[in-house]
Amino acid sequence: MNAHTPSPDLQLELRGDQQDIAVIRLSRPAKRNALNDGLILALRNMFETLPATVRAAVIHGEGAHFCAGLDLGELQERDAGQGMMHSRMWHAALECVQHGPVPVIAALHGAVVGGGLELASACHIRVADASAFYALPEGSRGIFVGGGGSVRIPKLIGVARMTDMMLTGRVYNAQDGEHAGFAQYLVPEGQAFDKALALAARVAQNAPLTNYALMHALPRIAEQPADQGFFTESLMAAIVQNAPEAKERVKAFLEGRANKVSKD
Ligand code: 1HE
Repeated sequence: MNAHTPSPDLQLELRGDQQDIAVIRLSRPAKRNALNDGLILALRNMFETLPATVRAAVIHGEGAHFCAGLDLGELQERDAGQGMMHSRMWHAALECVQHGPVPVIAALHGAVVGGGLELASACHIRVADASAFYALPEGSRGIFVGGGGSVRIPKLIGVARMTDMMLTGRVYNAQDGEHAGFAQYLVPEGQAFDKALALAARVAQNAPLTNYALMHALPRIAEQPADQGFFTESLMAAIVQNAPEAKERVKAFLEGRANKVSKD
């Protein structure tokens, strides 16, 4: 198996007049969309080969749950080196999600657990419906996160909450999860996908270079010491505002042809 192996458990559909929204579906509902090696490699391949028309992506899960995490059926005995390589395979795939070509919006419902939460945390926006719940069962399965969770999840909810989840098996429901920081949007049950799609359509209208800066520069700047961050920001600001599209958008506003900011 290699990074170019397609998986029947991962579907891609292009939407929008310009085919600018990629809808990516985890399609293994009988196993609650548990992520086996084939799915992880297919995910990586999909983000590496998205059509050039795509400007934003939505990822969601078929059936009653977003994702049950690592496919525990594949968790064989590995020696330390093999275990590390397996974790690195997940890192490579989720790196393609986080630092790929377009912003990714996760539509969450049901179980968002273990590696499923690691996948969700690699996305840029998380929309949860009222059925969503979040857990890190690794703690009780005698294992540890291996899909980048210890780096990305504390950025959403803090180290203390993640430590508690893994030590005690705590499960957050959708509402508490939103307050904790797992999701930026909480919608009624059954509406996460439509909301994610609407957000994706909005994101796809942005200048691509602005979206690129948000995905690639912002997280790095946020990790830099302030002095370096300010400097990097100035470089990114100069590059983005110099694009012809930025000049046209600002001109459109000044000539009354663009939307005002509105709270409605
Ligand atoms: C699975 C998996 C899985 C379900 N690997 N097969 N993740 C977990 O520890 C979560 C384990 N799963 C669950 O707690 C529950 O399945 C759910 C809460 C997600 C869903 O419950 P439910 O009642 O809807 O489904 P079910 O009856 O438990 O499962 C249906 C089938 O899916 C069943 O198989 P069947 O052949 O008996 O029908 C389950 O065995 C199977 N299934 N989840 C394999 N995870 C990079 S490191 C990341 C480390 C981790 O992610 S550890 C956390 C793993």
